[in-house]
Amino acid sequence: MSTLESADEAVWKSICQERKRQVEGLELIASENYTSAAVMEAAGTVLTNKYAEGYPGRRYYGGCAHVDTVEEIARSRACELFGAEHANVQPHAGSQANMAVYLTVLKPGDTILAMDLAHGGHLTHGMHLNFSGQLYRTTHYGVREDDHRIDFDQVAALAKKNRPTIIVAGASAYPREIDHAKFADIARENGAALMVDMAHYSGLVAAGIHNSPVPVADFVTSTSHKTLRGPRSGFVLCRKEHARNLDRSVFPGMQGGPLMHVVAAKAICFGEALQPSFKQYAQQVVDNAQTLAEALIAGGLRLASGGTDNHLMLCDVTAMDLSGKIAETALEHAGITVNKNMIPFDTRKPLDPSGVRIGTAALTTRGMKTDEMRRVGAWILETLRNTENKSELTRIRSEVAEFASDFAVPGIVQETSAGSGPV
Ligand code: DSN
Repeated sequence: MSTLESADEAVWKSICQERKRQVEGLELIASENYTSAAVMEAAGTVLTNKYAEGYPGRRYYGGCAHVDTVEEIARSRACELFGAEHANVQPHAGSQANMAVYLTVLKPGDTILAMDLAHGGHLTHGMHLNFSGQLYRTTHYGVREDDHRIDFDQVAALAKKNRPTIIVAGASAYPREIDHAKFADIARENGAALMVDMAHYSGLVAAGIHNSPVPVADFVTSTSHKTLRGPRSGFVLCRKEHARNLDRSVFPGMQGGPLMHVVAAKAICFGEALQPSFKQYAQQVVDNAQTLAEALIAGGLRLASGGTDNHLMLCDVTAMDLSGKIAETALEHAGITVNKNMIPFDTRKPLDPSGVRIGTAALTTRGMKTDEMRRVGAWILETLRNTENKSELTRIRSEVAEFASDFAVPGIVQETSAGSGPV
């Protein structure tokens, strides 16, 4: 019996059920991934016991020698991985990373120019209910109606008209490579700072598959748990000239004590992404996404922009007379996890939009390749053709579970007859 099981059976049971769901199902949420066992182990270590407000060598608590070493390793690996001059690895998540940059660059009431949430942006890119939309004035660009690519004419026109203090590039639901240099040109021409939120595709940037924003942006923010495959957390990269102000914005500006167990897990994640095998992984993520996209298009789905350059695709399921909510629910019954998502120029509402967003980072971590993506695509299409047919969904679910059992999930201890802990 594990310690957790004997200490708190209710929580332990739910964790075990979640482990089973992760192992038996097909995880296609574009922002999720599976960490390595080492990342998972670091996140569950004694470092969670330690307060370390401040930065290495300048802490407000004693006993920080070892966590200082860990944070230095994380910072220097992040800089090496992305070719950055400075890294702050303390933000608890991507939202906090973005908030830290806004605190560094903006005063309340200043203007942000960012991508519209409905076109693929993020809550922290100035959505009216988010702090970013409440504290700052926001103006939004989007994608073109004909090809669903970022409308750079609109970006340039809005920058000229609204004179934003900061332009935000990067997206949560944009299936194409983003031209960071074009954003940098527009920012420079209009005297704005440029922040690139590369949370979704930072693993592809680390692998050299997606162009890097680091040489052209003033600030680059990211999470560490999507294509980068680390713990659930965030970080910011910037040039040396901004380092002091950025660090102050994170602490004491916005956070207190860093989560040092998660900083350690980030250090391990950056170390893993520096290995040559990570490049192969990231290339496979993109190959898998393109193969899955082709399979879905061949089966009758419309994809925003007609395909993908990265790890994700946005599928318009109204082409099959469904809504995103119906599609998400049916796929979940079939053991396939996706999220409903607005598509560009959606006429439906966010809680029941026209699309689903699908990503291949997690399945690729399990070792699946393009042949497997064709099978996954066939199951998705079968499910979408049978959303009302419970017995068909149950049949697909059992086929999916059997198929998934051939692909181990790194970081998850498989159940043995003797039992195992809940990780
Ligand atoms: N919530 C994340 C996503 O799913 O894309 C973005 O932070």
